[in-house]
Amino acid sequence: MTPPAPLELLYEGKAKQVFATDDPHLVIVRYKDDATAFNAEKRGTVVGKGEVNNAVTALLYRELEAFGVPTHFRDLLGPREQLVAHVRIVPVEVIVRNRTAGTFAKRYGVEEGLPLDPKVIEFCLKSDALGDPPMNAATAVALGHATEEELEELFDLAATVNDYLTARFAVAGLDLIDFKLEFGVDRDGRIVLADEISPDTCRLWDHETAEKLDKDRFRRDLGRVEEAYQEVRRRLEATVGVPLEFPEDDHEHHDHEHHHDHDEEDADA
Ligand code: AIR
Ligand code: ASP
Repeated sequence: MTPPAPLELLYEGKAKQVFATDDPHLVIVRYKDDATAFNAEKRGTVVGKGEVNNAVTALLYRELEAFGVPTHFRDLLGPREQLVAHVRIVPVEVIVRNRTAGTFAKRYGVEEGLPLDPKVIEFCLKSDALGDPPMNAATAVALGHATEEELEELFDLAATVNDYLTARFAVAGLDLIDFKLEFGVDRDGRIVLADEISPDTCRLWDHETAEKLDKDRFRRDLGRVEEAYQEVRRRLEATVGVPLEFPEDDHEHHDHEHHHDHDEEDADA
């Protein structure tokens, strides 16, 4: 038996590697333990983070697909690896904020944890070199980063994902404060959710104590970083299948139907 040839590394980011497969429409994402914050000014390692983020992302992506959100996710392959469609990543990051925190609280000079009504959805340019600057829709269109229609779809999908995740984290005893999403365009030109959803990309506070159980523990040197990531995974896995409660006025989002009964492509998370 010949050992399998090493996979070709297509791309390496701060927290993940992307490898080619035999199928040009599929790639493998491998989650690392490396952690960076503040535009990579702060670097470190969070032991076990790659495994937690891979598992949490796979769990949530499967559930989001079932909820009607099209995603790049195909299969969980190993403790750190998942198979995803090969997509072109839209260079527009979408941030959803349910409560004030992070750069939003700093930018507007408000304390953290204030409820936002309406919920705030922001676009940022995906650019490490520029530190992901906030960008309004006109700027994104004028600079050619996305079309008007694409932005509308990102906005609607982000709202739907927020409805689901807010309810899903609630049954795990976690308040979803804010999070970041990325999207890709598949080979049929469809917009699908891509990248990860994990304690690296969501702010999650314990519902009872408001303890931070996310990357802010690393960013702000709060200690017990590994434990926080493991706790989020444990709570999500312990609540699989628990019925979710959605607020009445959110119903419009649940009618979204995103068909994708074709086969597809991959992403460069
Ligand atoms: N985020 C933004 N860029 C990278 C990430 N992970 C996430 C943060 C936070 C939300 O987007 O993890 O959940 C808002 O981040 P900030 O720094 O703008 O307050
Ligand atoms: N600026 C983001 C953060 O603080 C992303 C990063 O730099 O890794 O998490």
